[in-house]
Amino acid sequence: MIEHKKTNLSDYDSSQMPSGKEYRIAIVTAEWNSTITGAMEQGAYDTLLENGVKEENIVRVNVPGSFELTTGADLLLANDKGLDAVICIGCVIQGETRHFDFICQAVSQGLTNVALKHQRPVIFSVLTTNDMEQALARSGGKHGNKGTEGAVTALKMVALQKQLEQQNFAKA
Ligand code: DLZ
Repeated sequence: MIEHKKTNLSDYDSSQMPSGKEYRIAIVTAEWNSTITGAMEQGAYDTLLENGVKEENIVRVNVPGSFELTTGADLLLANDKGLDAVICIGCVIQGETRHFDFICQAVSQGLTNVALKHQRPVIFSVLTTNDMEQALARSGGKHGNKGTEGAVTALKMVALQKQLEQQNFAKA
């Protein structure tokens, strides 16, 4: 039975998780607001290890800002054909100008395009907050850690991808 109540994947049920022991997953992290993105990256990394992904199968790279997450994910998938998914971690905080809107729009659309181009899950773990307080609450504070949630999402999406590939293969 599918549980629809949950909105916070940080409190995931480990017994319901797929094993990541055969998966290869990348984490690309933006350096802007690095206190926040570093905590999210750690959450994602720990969650992948906890769910069986081997250390040598976790690829970690940094990009300067969230805007570059799209290119980072694209380069990873183009150059590492064994990758099953990419988790993209960033934190965009509202400022006085419209920069926020342009970055958020570009990254969300850009990551969608990369996922469809490579037919691999590309996970949007990008905080788009009004202030630092909201970002802290979502990177290990009272609203969980969105990096952890990105890793949970990646594992579930890779499992789905492999299940569908298997079914397709079985029919052929
Ligand atoms: C320029 C900029 C600004 C103003 N704010 C953020 C932010 O809050 N979070 C973030 O990840 N990056 C920010 N950047 C940097 C852009 O993402 C990008 O690195 C630059 O515009 C260069 O392409």
